[in-house]
Amino acid sequence: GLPSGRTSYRHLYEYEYELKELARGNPRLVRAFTLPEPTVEGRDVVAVEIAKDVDNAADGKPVNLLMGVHHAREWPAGEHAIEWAHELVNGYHRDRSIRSQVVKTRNIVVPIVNADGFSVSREAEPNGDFARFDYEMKRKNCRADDSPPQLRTGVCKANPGGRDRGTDPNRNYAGFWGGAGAGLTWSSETFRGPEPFSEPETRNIRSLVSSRAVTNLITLHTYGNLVLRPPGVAAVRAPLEEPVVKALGDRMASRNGYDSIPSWGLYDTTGSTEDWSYWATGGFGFTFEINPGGFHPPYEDAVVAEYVGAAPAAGAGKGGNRAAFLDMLAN
Ligand code: 0X9
Ligand code: ZN
Repeated sequence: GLPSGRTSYRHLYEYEYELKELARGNPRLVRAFTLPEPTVEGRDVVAVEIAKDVDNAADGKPVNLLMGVHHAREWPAGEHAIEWAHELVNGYHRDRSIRSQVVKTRNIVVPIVNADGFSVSREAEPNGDFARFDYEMKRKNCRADDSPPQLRTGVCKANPGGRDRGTDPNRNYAGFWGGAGAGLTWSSETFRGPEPFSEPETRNIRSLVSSRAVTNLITLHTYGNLVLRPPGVAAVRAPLEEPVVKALGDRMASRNGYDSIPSWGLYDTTGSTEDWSYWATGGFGFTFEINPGGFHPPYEDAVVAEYVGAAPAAGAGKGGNRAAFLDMLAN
């Protein structure tokens, strides 16, 4: 089973509560904190940092960052991130090898970057007043200020006909912003936003990554069983491909059984998380696409098997993401 023993998808309030409880129960090891900006609907974005003597942030150790749910409907991304936090805390107390890795590193986990979007998707009632695809399959954040009147409904949902209110947080970072693979209009599912870092979600991550000298980040998405590395756009691939980034991606992929490819090999994107962070800060950055298929398949497959790596389900990773995340600590 999972480090937390969980058997079903968490709600947003459960993420917050659990992160704070983890800190309360382990005050020298875990610090819970809220990222600087609330979301457009006023929600907090909660994170934890896990390190020996966690409050001594200037100890110069490598800083790893694991993030989930830039995209609202990609629930397993949040689950794998929070399970990793539990894994490190449990391991610190009970497992010599995990403990020795935790002692050497600092580890930040932000399970739900897009708290507004996730809340809409997770709280959707499939058989209630709201059609499934209007809410449950939402992707973007809840920005509406500059959108055309027909999208300024006051309700943050994925509108019928595929129109989803908001900006795509994974097109809003400054790296190659506004180029190929990003939508220019509010109705696009990959809308880049009015300008780079126009959104609280991306500004929160910018401020975290810039202030903390993050050595390596992984941003979790669903789906495809892929370890993606920058660059995200074919037009710039040749001069910017780095053997060391490929080597790190390949090594993590050898642990979870995913395919390791450059992200432009999936399709062009600009303004994505690691296409900003890698060139802006020099820290390594990867996208994991969890699960062979589906944005939030049944928990047992998408979270338990895919994290632990125990189930021989078709497409499930060899070692599970647990093993790949552990590999990041060994860098
Ligand atoms: O399109 C995306 O943002 C990601 N796929 S998803 O189905 N989760 O929406 C892939 C992004 C890959 N590109 C980069 N990471 N640059
Ligand atoms: Zn995604």
